[in-house]
Amino acid sequence: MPERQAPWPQQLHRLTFGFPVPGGLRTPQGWEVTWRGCAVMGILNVTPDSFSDGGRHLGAAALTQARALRDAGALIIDVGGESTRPGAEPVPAEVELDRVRPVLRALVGEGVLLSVDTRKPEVARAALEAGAHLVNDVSGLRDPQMVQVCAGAGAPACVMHMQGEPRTMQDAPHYADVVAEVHGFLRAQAERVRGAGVPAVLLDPGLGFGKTLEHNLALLRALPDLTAGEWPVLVGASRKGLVGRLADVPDPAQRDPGSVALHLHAARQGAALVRVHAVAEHVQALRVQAALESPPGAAPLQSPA
Ligand code: HH2
Repeated sequence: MPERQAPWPQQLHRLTFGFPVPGGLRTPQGWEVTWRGCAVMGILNVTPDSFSDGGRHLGAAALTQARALRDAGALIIDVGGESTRPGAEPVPAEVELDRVRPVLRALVGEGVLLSVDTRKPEVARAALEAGAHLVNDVSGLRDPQMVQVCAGAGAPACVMHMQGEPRTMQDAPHYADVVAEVHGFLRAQAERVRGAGVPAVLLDPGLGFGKTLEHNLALLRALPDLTAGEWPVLVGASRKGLVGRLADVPDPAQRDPGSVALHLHAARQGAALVRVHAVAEHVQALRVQAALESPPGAAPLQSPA
């Protein structure tokens, strides 16, 4: 077992909740990572145009930010080189890879899991070769080549639901039954992907990806149905439009308090991971919630080393 795994149990202990959640991943490097409760995936967008932090973490600033997210308690850092905000134009694979690969290479061995946030099999393959531990695909591994890449590398994958594609997905999203369609897609896709040899699968309802506010709220209310299944569930609402609409906060950079509230709800409903910009704030809130939910007499949570 690699030495660099050493810091994790302490981090995970800080995030352990009082009820079991099927959180667990086996990475291409052979690491077994399991946790109980809700862990935090920190967002690192190395893009010029992401909706809340575009242009802020380029070059050396990306590494500084990644280390800050790790030190604040992120279990995973999700490195993305293409914005998928509503209206975003696709980025060529070479451009995306030039953005993410140096960051992944620099961070390998620094005591944090690394995921690559990409829809492109060629980017995922190169990122895994550069040391990424898992693949986060907002298009839900619909591309058979993406399934092959993950299976071939032995890499876990996050299957997210998206209706349409980022450029047009918010034009007129429509569902007969949003919960049945999204959950049905996720479960069927997870079975398919696992059957093709991908070792572990996370499911993500894809808040804001081809969904109105009402669709997002329906999916949030239905989270217990999704988390009751065998797949760990990831929820990502950080600074998104739904938080802005619910709390009347137009500026995405000001939406962290509402994001924390929403993600605490997700954690209480059994989410195994939340994908967030403000890692320190979420870790603190999750620790307090975990402490409040601990049975009487339970050992107090350890402080970080
Ligand atoms: N949301 C975004 C990007 N990737 N991946 C998962 N699994 N779930 C999400 O909800 C999700 C995601 C969009 O947020 P962000 O990365 O902050 O912005 P941008 O796409 O503009 O870079």
